[in-house]
Amino acid sequence: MKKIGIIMGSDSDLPIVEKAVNTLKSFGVPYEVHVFSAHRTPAEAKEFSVNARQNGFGAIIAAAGMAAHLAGAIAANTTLPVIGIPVKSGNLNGVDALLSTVQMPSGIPVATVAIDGAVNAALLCIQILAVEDSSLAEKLDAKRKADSLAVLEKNKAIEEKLN
Ligand code: RP5
Repeated sequence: MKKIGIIMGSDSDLPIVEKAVNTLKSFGVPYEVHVFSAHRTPAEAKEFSVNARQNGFGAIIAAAGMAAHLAGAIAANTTLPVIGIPVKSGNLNGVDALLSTVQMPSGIPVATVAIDGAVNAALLCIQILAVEDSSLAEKLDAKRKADSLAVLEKNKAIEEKLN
């Protein structure tokens, strides 16, 4: 199975990135985690991206806060799918990172999830791999079913308590 690359701009992004790691782990999807910054270590970020396909990656998650150009910088150097996570930090609480990540000019796409949306970033990567992997697709179906049952249980409890 292809690996998922998880790149964060700073180790301060780790509390968010861990949610993506845990989601990939729960599906048995292999991954690698690195701290590469688009502005502090641009050469390392570029080297990772340029070589990602030949190094066995199938998609890349890029998490960064503030003027978050990491996902775009990675996407500029690979044609693998890149999922951007805008991280909440600084005075603008992640809105700066959201706009920086989502507003990519035509030609270099970054699929952007919600501010701090690490679980969805991982699920999107799993869905990308599941296009060619039926056992992963079955696991995704099973998770949807389990999530749905959990909500039905909560509904039952609320209805019993309040009606
Ligand atoms: C971004 O700036 C990082 O992704 C992080 O979210 C934010 C703050 O970085 P630190 O100053 O905590 O290293 O580059």
